Parts: sequence; structure tokens; C-alpha cells
Amino acid sequence: MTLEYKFPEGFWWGSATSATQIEGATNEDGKGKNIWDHWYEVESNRFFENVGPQITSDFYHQYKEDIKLMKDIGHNSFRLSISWARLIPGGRGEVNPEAVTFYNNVIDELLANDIEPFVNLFHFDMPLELQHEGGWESREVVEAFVTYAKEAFRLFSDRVSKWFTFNEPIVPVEGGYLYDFHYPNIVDASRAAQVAYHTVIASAKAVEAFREFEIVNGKIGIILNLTPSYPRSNNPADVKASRIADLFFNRSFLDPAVLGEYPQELVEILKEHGQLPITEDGDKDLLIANTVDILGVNYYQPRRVKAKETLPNPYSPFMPEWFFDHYQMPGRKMNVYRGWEIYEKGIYDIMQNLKTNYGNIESFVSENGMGVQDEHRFLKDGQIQDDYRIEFIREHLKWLHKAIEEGCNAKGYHLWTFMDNWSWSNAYKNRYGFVSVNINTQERTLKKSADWMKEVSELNGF
Ligand code: BGP
Repeated sequence: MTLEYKFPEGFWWGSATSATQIEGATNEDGKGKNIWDHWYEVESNRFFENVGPQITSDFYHQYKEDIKLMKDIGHNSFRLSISWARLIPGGRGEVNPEAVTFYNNVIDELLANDIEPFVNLFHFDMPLELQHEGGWESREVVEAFVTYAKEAFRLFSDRVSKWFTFNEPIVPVEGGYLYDFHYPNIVDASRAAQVAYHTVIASAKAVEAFREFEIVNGKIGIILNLTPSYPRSNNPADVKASRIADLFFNRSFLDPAVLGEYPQELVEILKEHGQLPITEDGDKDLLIANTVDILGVNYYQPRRVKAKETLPNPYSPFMPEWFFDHYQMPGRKMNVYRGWEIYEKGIYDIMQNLKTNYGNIESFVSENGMGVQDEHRFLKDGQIQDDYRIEFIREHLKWLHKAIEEGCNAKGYHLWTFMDNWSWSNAYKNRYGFVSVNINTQERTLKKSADWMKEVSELNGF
């Protein structure tokens, strides 16, 4: 069969998820609490239909069957995260042996099915005790993270060679310290800057620790949600607004992680507004010496911006939005369930940017996907006919393919997500999986997109 879109040999086909979103078993086998367990206990109304993280998709008990399904639909790789609070309850001290058994079992099961585990250390899930100590605002918590990272490398790196320090580290900054959609629900830009800075430092320190382990073929990276900024027009005021949005939301993590230093213009802006974080001697050298080997790119939506229509209220809390307004482009294509624009070419623009400005670092699409509400509407003969998802993936893959043809260093594509999972405040509202999950019975059923993906990964293209 001749394929129009053939991907390079060894391309990574798979999906991604995170511990809190699938494991469940939040009170079992010695797991400690994280901020999600706590926030749900104190404010369950913040979660769609009051559904919390206690059970989710029950991967803790069903991982064997789930991994078999991954194999069935052609996965050769799968990204999961370790729950820090499960591995080290309280965030510091003794490792929980039952957690070690669980993660060993999962890793072994993946390998037995020829699926390479990509393991991420932190996916929004701060252990509660450490949050009480200040979370990422605290430099001691950074040290606790490095100790946790070392334990994970020690325990699992005999079988895991691809590691990631953080998933979307900007999201806890935005959600927890600017825009009130994650615990601890603080609105304070200078604290947000401290949190962002400490996660960057924590990542670099984990990279440094990783290199001491000298893991054969080992690679360590970070996963960033890159939302390319597009100005409304070429008017210099719009272009400037777009550049500043890019500094805040992309380059604040991308530059230190990949180039080892912060963009000067961002530093100047924060300085001018009195928002610079506290730093320590030696941090600059740490960053420059510990850039990542590989970059995971999560891409869902672009960020369209325009120059501000009005001056910011000088008495309102300082925000990135002091420098730009969001722009709703007429005719934009929307995923209405999530309220996110769908713009497939964004994936190509990101890859070109990485090629031109970031040394063409080895990368892959580590998340991309489409959450849809009430998917049972599309049930036919017992299967969800998610043609919209197939189209979504296909159109993104075409642009990714073009980027690769033009020399971009992209090695794979992971969908968000394998099976429907629990989301941070939307719970089970929007479904993203190749596999549908009935949250009452925990029954799994392949969607049409799963059959399609099986074919794509087997043919290595379409
Ligand atoms: C990313 C996160 C995931 C996931 C996904 C979908 O930002 O890394 O954890 O949840 O987005 O977003 P949501 O669940 O908010 O719809």
C-alpha cells in the first residue's frame, strides 16, 4: 500500500496520561495525600458533577488489561507519571514499598508488551504536606523533589530510559497562583514567578542528578505546553503584544530548559514591575549546565492576541494580561466542549521554531487531543464513532509530517489520552481517550479512533 504520509522508521506511536488522572486507589496501599485529594475534600463543588480523584479509571487495579489494550491498538510507547505522594508519602522520607511494587509491575507489563515506558516525575500533584510547607514557593521543596527524582531513577532506570522532570510546569503557576483554577487558589504574580522559577530550578537539578546515574541510552527531558502566539495583525502594537505573550507563556520555561537561560526581555519586564523571584548564587551556572536532552510538546490550541484596548487598572493585581488582550479571530475553528481553538498548523509552527531557535532539539508531540462531552451520542453498534477525533489527529499529523520532511527533529506522536480519564476540574466531562470508560462499571470499549490508530501505527503512516 502506498501511503501519502509515511513517518520515519521507529516513530513513537502512543498516548499519555498522569497518575492522578487514572490510578484511583487514593487511599490504598499507603499512598499519601496530594493537593487534589485535599482540594476535593474541602471544595468538591469545584469539580464537574462533584466527581473527585478517588477512583478515576481504576488503573491501579486494571493496569494489566489496560496495557493489553494499548498493545492491541498498536502502541509502541506510553507516557505515565509517578505519583510522588504514592512513592514517598508526605513527599519526604521512606519510600513506600507497595508503590514500588505497583510501578515495577506497570513498567514490566509495558515492556513485556513491547511498549516503551516514558516516565514523568511531576504532573500537577504536589504532596499535601509539602504544599503546606509552601509548595514550589519553597526552596526546601525543590530539594525534596530532587531526592524523590533520585529515588525514582534508582528504582526504575534499569528499565526506563526516557524520563521527564515535569509536565506543563506553567499550569500550576497559572492555575494555583494567577487564575484560580488549581489549589492553592492564590492570585499573586510575584508568588507565581517564584513558583515558576523554583520549578525551573527543580527541573535542572533533577537533570543534574540524572546524569550522575549514567543510564545507558538514558534521556531526560521536560514536557511543555507550547501555545504559539499569533498577533491579530502585523501592526507593531499587535506584534509586540504577541511577543510578550510568548515570553510569559512559552519562553519562560522553554528558554531556561533548552537554552539554559531566561530571555532578557522577560527579566526586564518582571524587574520593572517588581515581580522578580528570589534567586541563589550558582543558579545561573546550574541552568546553563543542565539543559534537557529531549522536549515533549503538548499542543492543543494557539494563543491569539492583540494590543490592549484599554490601559490596565493600576489597582488590579499584576497579570500577564497587562500587556495584551486575547483576540478571537473571526471564523476560527473551535472545540466548543473545551472552549479551545483548533488550529492544526500550530504544530508545524512550533516545530519550525524549535528547529530555528532551539538547536532543533529532539522532540515529540507528547500530548494533543480533543475532549468531547456526551460522547455516547455517537454510539453505533456498541462503538463510539468518533470521526471528529480521527479527523483532528489526522490533520495534526499532516502538519507534523510536513515539519519532519523539512528537517524538524520530531520523533513521535502521543495522543491525550489512552482511555477516558479524570480531568483537573472537569472530571469526566470531556472524554479524550481512544478507549471509552464507563465510570460506573469501569468497562472499557474501543472507540473508532482506536481502530484507526492501530492501522496508522502498524503502517507507520496513512
Ligand atoms: C493538559 C494536561 C493534561 C490534560 C489535558 C487536557 O494540559 O497535561 O493533564 O488534562 O491538558 O485538558 P483538560 O483535562 O483540562 O481538558
